[in-house]
Amino acid sequence: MHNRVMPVTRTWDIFCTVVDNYGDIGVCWRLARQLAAERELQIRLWVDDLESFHRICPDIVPGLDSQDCRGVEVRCWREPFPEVSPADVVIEAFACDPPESYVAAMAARQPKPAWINLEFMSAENWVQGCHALPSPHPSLPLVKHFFFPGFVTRTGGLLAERGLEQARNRFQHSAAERASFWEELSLPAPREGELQVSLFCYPHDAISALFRLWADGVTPVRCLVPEGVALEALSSFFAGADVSAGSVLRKGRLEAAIFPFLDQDAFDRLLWACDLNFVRGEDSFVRGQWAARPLVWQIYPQQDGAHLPKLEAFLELHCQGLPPVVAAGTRRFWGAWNSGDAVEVEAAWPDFWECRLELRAHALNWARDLPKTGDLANNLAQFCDNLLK
Ligand code: TRH
Repeated sequence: MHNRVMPVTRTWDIFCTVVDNYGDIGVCWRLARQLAAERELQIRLWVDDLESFHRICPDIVPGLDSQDCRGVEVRCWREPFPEVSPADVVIEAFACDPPESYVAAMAARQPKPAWINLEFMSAENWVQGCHALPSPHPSLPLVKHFFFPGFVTRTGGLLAERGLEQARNRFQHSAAERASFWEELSLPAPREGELQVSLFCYPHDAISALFRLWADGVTPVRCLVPEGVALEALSSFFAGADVSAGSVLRKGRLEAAIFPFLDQDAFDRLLWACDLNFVRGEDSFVRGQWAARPLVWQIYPQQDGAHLPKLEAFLELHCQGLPPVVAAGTRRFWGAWNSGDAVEVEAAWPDFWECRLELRAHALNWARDLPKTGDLANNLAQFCDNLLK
């Protein structure tokens, strides 16, 4: 008789604090459900703001201490923190510091958990030098490792679940799938020759300039705006009109359709369905790249301008190999959009959009080349397995 050794299911705790907006939970939720679906891990996700979570995943019930969703145990993270056994792998997202009592329990555990600080994504060169570095705890027998998402080898890669490319290709080649998506949004299918643009951005002064350009332009534009985004610009441009979900506002050649927040999967389909996507922060930016459509990134602004080298580093990488005129048009428009300078946005738009065919081809090539880095969730799982050996 042989003794069959059953593989041990590893347990993971992922800690997420929602600092603002949706990026923190957006990244953690994607990571958690991919790990649960693809790696057969037991994932427990601790989140301190279930209301924000509910907006990007309507199945989440904000009042519950504990609930299961998509194979993930979702726990409300509040004080006093319950006494729980630490998992084999502990992920703190964006240096959010797990509770003290939990860290003390990690130090007492044998074997010690693999402890990871999942960092912000960046295309800057220093990331390759810092990715996977250990950081010993100042007083406890614990070591934390930094894990950096990134675009090149020697980084952790980007989040991308199995089958993403196939699902996107299917959608982009299937009129029936797209038609049912527009129905889901309660919107008519795009009209012949009408440009579809999604707009997910932080408030700034240049949004109205873009609306004006599109309203006065020759091409009809339908701008798809999630409820609550670009509020001031919408109400001032459309003179105090109702800007809640379900409203469709028109001026000149521009139609702005405001829709309720979508769950993450439907948000992906929106990006796949549009000709141009304005994205922001971190997660929508990554999904915008996987959508293989031209995009404009508004980076999360930091007071000391620390975000600007990060924007530049990405542009440097992204524009490599582009014809100089396309690279220049992209750099100028992205720069203008991030500066919020209305005059510059207006001036930069025509050259940028003139290159739309090249940009579309480039977006497809870019999305094809990205997987060379491997996907973040599987890279992270492999890294933790090695730490635990
Ligand atoms: O919301 P963001 O601006 O998030 C952030 C935060 O500001 C965070 O503090 C900062 O650390 C980070 O950016 C860099 O943008 P982001 O990252 O794109 O996250 C938005 C999430 O919301 C993403 O997961 C997609 C999701 N989403 C939906 O699921 N449905 C929707 O309708 C929309 C508009 C977004």
